[in-house]
Amino acid sequence: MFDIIGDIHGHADELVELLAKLGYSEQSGCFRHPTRRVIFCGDFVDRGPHIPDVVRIAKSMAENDAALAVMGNHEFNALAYHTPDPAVPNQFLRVHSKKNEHQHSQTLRQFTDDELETALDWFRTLPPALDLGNLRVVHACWDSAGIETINAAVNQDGSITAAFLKQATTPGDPLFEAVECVMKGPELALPDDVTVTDKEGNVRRRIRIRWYDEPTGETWASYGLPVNPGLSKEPIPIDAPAVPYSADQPPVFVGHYWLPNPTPAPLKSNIACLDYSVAKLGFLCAYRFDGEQSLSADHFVTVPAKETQP
Ligand SMILES: [Mn+2]
Repeated sequence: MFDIIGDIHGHADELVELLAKLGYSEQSGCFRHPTRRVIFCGDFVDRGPHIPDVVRIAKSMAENDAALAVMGNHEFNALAYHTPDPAVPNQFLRVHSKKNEHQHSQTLRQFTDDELETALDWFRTLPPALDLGNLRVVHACWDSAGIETINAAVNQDGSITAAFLKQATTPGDPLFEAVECVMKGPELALPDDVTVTDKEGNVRRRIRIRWYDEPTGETWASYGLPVNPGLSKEPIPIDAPAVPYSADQPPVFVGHYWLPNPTPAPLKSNIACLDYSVAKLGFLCAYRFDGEQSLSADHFVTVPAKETQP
């Protein structure tokens, strides 16, 4: 059975503490459990104080059959940030703007060039999603069509190439839309003069949404993930994005959403988010999965963030 772990973002001390709490111990440089394995939801890099340690721990577990992992948007962004744009000299597939450089700054600062190369080589091998029959894991949204589009575009060995990255960073390309939806989650554009400010202080004109619920009957205040109680109680447009996920489908685990709640709980009977904002003094969160179709709040295991910010 599996212990699924949410976004870590360089918080290696909390990761080691969480693994110990779950009964994993280090043996010849790799954390193992006698009977269980970890699944990482992605977002290993950026923000936190010990990014190389997080990548080393997760990668060694993945390479020694002690863990599985999916790609997060921060790994995807890192690959695009470090891949030259074949069409534009001296440009990269993710533009080196102030905002993008700031988001990636701790990763750039903490890795040596060689370590970064090794990390990127591992990120290239991470699948967009895992479907293990009785459970599914994806960084943001279980969009089966998008996952198929991505899987059809990767190399035969499952890894992604510079050509994949070029397409996946070209707005309008089906691969771009697929990556946006699967790794970043569908977003709903706010009415013209309305904005929200995210946890990084960025002003946004779009909100992340509860993609798994039908938009009918939802309001601007209710449909966000996390919810935005300050927004209007007017109904959202009927053509708002949604990827409905029915209660009879296997449980799906995601990260990505910076949930603020002090007490983690499933979002639905078969949907759980494991990102509780460790990078913003929240906590690192795991779910101990024993094969149940109906998820339980008792199965969440957490470690509070330490105050060490880089
Ligand atoms: Mn994240």
